[in-house]
Amino acid sequence: MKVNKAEIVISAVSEKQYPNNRWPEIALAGRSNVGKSSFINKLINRKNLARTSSKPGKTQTLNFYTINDAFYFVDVPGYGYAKVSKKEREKWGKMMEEYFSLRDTLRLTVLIVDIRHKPTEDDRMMYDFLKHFEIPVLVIATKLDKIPKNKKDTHLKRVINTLEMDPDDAVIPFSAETSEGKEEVWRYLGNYIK
Ligand SMILES: Nc1nc2c(ncn2[C@@H]2O[C@H](COP(=O)(O)OP(=O)(O)OP(=O)(O)O)[C@@H](O)[C@H]2O)c(=O)[nH]1
Ligand SMILES: [Mg+2]
Repeated sequence: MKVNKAEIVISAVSEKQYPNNRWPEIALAGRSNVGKSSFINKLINRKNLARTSSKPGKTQTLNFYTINDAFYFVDVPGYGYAKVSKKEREKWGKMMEEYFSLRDTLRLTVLIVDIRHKPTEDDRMMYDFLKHFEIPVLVIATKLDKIPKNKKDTHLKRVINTLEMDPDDAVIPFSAETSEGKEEVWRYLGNYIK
């Protein structure tokens, strides 16, 4: 897809603030610092529209980006960052539950995991949470540039097995560094934003 226009429209903390023009929506989910914001930037060819950081916990709100005046990407705060207080974690949980349970324009969630590591217990919970709400999931195994080419298949298998993925769900290896996987991702997303 050729992206001509990409803008942030709102950083929301509650449902009242979500855009209400009913464009289809694709959300990102994943561990803090896994590369969610980098994934969005790479897909839309912008260096830093979605703010990234080497420090975890950069994205704290639901950030809605309009793409080509046709659909939204929603950058979601990450989970699994140890230095987060119990109170903040509860706030995060409420925000997620509200978003994923109510948002009827949400067509697909892209769950991002790190291809180098076995998915964490939090990753498994996130995957199960999305299945529970019957939200279509695409798994992205990112940071592909960080592993040797001959390890790719083994690492992908570990992702599929650890998440106990539904055989109907896809996993796409990806790198925001080298753009590998980008075309395949756009082809996949195309089915959900019509
Ligand atoms: N080598 C490599 N580094 C990556 C890749 N994707 C992201 N990174 C790096 O990982 C770090 C975190 O990336 P972000 O995109 O900010 O991660 P995030 O998931 O949005 O993090 P939070 O907003 O904190 O939840 C940054 O230093 C990125 O440059 C990738 O595909 N390859
Ligand atoms: Mg982020």
